[in-house]
Amino acid sequence: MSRAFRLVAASNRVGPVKGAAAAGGLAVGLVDALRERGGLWFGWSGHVAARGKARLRSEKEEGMTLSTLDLTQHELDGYYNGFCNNCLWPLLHFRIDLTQFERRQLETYRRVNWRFAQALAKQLRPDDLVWVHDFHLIPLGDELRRRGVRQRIGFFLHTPFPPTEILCTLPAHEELMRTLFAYDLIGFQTDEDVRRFQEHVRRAYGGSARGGAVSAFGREVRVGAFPIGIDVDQVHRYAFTSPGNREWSRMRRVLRGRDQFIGVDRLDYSKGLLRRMDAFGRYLERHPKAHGKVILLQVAPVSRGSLESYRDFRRELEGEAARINGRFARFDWTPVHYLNRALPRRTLAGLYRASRVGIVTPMRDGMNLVAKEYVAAQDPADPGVLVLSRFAGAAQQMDEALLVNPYDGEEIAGAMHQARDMRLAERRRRHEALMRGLRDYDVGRWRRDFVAALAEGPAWRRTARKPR
Ligand code: ADQ
Repeated sequence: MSRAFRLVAASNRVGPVKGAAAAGGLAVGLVDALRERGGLWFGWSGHVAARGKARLRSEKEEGMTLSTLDLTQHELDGYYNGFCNNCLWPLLHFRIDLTQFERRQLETYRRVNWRFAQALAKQLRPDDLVWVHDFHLIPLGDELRRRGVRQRIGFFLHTPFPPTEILCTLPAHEELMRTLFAYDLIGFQTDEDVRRFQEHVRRAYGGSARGGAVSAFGREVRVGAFPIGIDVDQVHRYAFTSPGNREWSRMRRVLRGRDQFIGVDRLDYSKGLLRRMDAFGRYLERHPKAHGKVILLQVAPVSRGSLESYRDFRRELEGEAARINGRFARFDWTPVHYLNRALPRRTLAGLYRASRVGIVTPMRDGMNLVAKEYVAAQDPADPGVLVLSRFAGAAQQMDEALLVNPYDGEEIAGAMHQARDMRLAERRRRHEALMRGLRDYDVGRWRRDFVAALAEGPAWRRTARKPR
């Protein structure tokens, strides 16, 4: 990179720093980048404070600064539980039926972003590069600009970007999308997301898109696809060294020669858990010979448990698992094993390795890191097979998985059968190709590409054209 800068990351939650590898996902990618550059990480502290008592904390950890702000209960309800999780999350995952828009919640969301910007702007230096993460903080860049911040600011959307017809159902879509034009660079997970964003701007706001630049509201912003990856060697190491290795051999003993299908997901309706369960039932129905020989291990920790839509969904899923077990179980075999909690990542890696088939069938997903982790944890000499939803961003990079339509229980059941039956030579060929892809686009490349694009493009300026 041409010039020295400090990297500043902003995300809804900050950290962990020490256990970043254990936490996975975003933390792995960011911590290394921030450590390298003595960066600053800013966001919500995770604490709720009484009105007037909300504190801004700042601490140093491993060469970086963590700066966090408390929220009040009212803010948490309107911003996080409300607008973020009850409105934007379902909308971005194409679920208009679950999207609940309340103008007051949008106002709280704007207000929290305003408070974040106020706290962050004071901490910025002239040589900073600011990287804002995800749908919780869409207006943060705009709020920073209003405070006179002229440094480069980039935004990365971890979820899918929906089609314009869906986005336009959000009463405040224009108000929200307009704020995206305060950024220098907007990163999406896939080319499809970029395309949908360009089309939305063209059709809904009369904007234009040329190559990697999109113009509307009197501003031009650069856009690009930056598919997030994983730390491939680390996941592999976790699976093959203790405690992951120990968990693998314990699991093998427990399985006693049975084949395990594994699903690992936050308990979220976007992850396709119900249909997957149903598909497993269909598989068992069609393949009586598999009875007693196959189990489905579903690991699904509770997520956003205070929201009603999530509680209902959990009840339904437990009902579906019980239905399959009730129908097929024998005294010496329970087909569905359901763990309702988070596991240490090392344990998870051991369980992936012990599983003949990885079942990743979200109805819609920005990327899906579980698909990548499952592949990285396999033994290259005797690898398992990945069954992957076409509607996960990961499917655009992972052709060699068995790609399925997650709405089609029959197709998933067929892929389960094909995966379990697959010969070693084919499993190895597919696994090798998948691993090449994972290494090409690992988490290091994701952040390097994004940060380089942000640092190297033209700096922020207002275009001459009058805003519409
Ligand atoms: P998520 O929706 O959380 O992330 P995903 O990409 O699958 O989805 O990442 C989940 C992470 O949590 C993985 O690293 C996984 O190992 C871990 N995890 C899941 N279940 C677990 C369990 N039971 N115990 C321990 N760890 C568990 C959002 C977007 C995705 C996008 C990521 C990253 O929704 O589409 O891929 O951000 O950008």
